[in-house]
Amino acid sequence: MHLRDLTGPEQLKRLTPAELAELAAEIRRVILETVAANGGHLAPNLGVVELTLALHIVFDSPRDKILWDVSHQSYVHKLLTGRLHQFHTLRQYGGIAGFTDPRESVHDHFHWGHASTSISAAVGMAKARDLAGDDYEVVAVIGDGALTGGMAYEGLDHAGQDKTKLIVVLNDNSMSIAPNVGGISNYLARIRTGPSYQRVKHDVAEALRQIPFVGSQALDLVDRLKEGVKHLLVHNMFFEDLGFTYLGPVDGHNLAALQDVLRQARSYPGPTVVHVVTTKGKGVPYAEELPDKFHGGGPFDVATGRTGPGAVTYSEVFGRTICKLAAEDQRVCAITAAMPDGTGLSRFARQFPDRYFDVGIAEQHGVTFAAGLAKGGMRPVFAVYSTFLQRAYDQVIHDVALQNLPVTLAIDRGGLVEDGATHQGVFDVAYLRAIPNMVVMAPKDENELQHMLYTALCHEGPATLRYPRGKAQGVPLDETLQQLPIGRGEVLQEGTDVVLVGLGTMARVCQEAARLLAEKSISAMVINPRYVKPLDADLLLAAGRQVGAVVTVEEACLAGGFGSAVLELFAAHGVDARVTRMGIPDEFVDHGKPAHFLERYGLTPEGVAQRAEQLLLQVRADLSAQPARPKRTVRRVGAKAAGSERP
Ligand SMILES: Cc1ncc(C[n+]2csc(CCOP(=O)(O)OP(=O)(O)O)c2C)c(N)n1
Repeated sequence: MHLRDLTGPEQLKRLTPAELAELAAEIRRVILETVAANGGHLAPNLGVVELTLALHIVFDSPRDKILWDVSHQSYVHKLLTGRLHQFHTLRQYGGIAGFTDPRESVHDHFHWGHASTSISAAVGMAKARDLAGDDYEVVAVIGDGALTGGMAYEGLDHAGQDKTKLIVVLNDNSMSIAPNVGGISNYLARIRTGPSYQRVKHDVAEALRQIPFVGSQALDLVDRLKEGVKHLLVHNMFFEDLGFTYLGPVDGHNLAALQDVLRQARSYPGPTVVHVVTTKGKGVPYAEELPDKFHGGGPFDVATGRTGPGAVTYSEVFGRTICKLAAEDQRVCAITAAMPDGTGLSRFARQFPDRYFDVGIAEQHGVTFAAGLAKGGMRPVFAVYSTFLQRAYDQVIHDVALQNLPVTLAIDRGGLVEDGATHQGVFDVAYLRAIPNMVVMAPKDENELQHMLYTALCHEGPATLRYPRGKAQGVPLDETLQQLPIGRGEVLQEGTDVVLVGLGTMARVCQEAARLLAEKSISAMVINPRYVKPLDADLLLAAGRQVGAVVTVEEACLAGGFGSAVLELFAAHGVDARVTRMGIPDEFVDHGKPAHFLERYGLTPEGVAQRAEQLLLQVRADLSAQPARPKRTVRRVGAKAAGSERP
């Protein structure tokens, strides 16, 4: 049987072991070739080929619900559920998503990409099933990396006590993106290498059966003895103590063993954990050897796994700068939530192992841990992707900002990314600027990034800097770091017809737009605001008053964003300028090249220039209609009334 002949997962149940082995090899080939061409998650998917086949053989998807935690490892599932023919469009705009997405298939139940959520969702679905009197199975597949996230334990805690029937499949490959960390990871390693739990349980029961006892008290004693010996032999039965039946560990590449254990789990009435041991990157030597490099990323050469030479990225400049600062200041610490490479902290980890902390996929803990470090006199920098910081919003407010602690949040992947709605870093500007005490910065290029990091570390309170994914601008880097006065922007270019205010990398886009406008004899002033909070009120108010037409540009959501801050400032000070805000509208942004979406939202030099021209047309229309414009007066009165609202 070839993959192309598979019309649905139900056919798998009729295949022989030899046919299934052939299919597994073909799946690995298709995934390797597609990911090499399009980028994506290679090693996680190669590791779950047999597990996914076994799940679809034992369970009846979509009636039974299989929930993939993070869902970056759902490619095999996609191939088995009718998406082979579109699979070559993986991660491209309009193509197959890199994560599960209910819009794509009835076999996908959630559109998600953040870790550690599957158990909670599974408990909810299982409960809904019970309330509706239904009897389908609910299976959460979660990696050992995702199991470092606190929410996984909240789900386990609830399910263990509630006794609702559900199956948690723990896909244990001892890797998060990088080698997994933490006590639970060590605990799983002990189970993996220790005597099989099932064997011990069976052997103990057999041994005790040989001892002649009479009466119920004696049977009771046998049970207690069994528990005691089991605990002695199998270190600390964490899952069973929580109320789960634990099955495993089982070889995650042995299809027959996997089917057996999953059938066993299916037959149990309560919550079950099935511990499956897999090899990340299985079947492709370079991916097995470097599972972290091949966890996820851009295209590569199929034969060798080699990638092309990479340009300098913002993350790398951040990584080098924090090393420089840590060498000069013993208080500087760095924290990552399981992303040492992605955030550029690998060099720091090697150079300053004592001051480097990988806390696992635990953003909430990471933020409050940073608060603790700061309280103890350190200068922690938590490097985290914008989208994952969303997890720790309360910790940022409650544990850092309210305490006014000198914690720096280095927010990577601020802006659009290829991975889609789950990963877009577009909410940070809006959610951070609402927080008292918080300084919010966005560098226009990598040189400014290094000065901003230095500024944040010199600041006696919480500070954030957000910068985009990928290639930096290629500007020279100053040798000496300087503090950028807090709340002060810079004028990149003077002009008299329109003001273009570009946040972060949009400053460059505005400079280009100004050049295009100059070709049409329109004189544009360009401002790099540097700070979202505090805003450079003097500069922006003066520009708004003098020029009267302002375009704000940000690679972030419009609702509550930087442009909104400018509008609030103008309203509070009665500045009667025409303002056009450009940014991400009120919608989730799908997967595809960021350039595609930047174009769509007009966040390009041409787009900004066009909007500026439209704005000028409106201003001219306003001016010609001025005598009959009572609205302007009303607005000014309104603004005065709001004068107490301090920006
Ligand atoms: C909240 C959150 N933080 C960080 C990430 C980035 N991330 C994606 S997959 C992954 C590792 C997951 O490891 P594991 O669950 O063991 O799956 P594996 O890839 O090893 O199969 C990380 C850290 C994420 N998706 N969500």
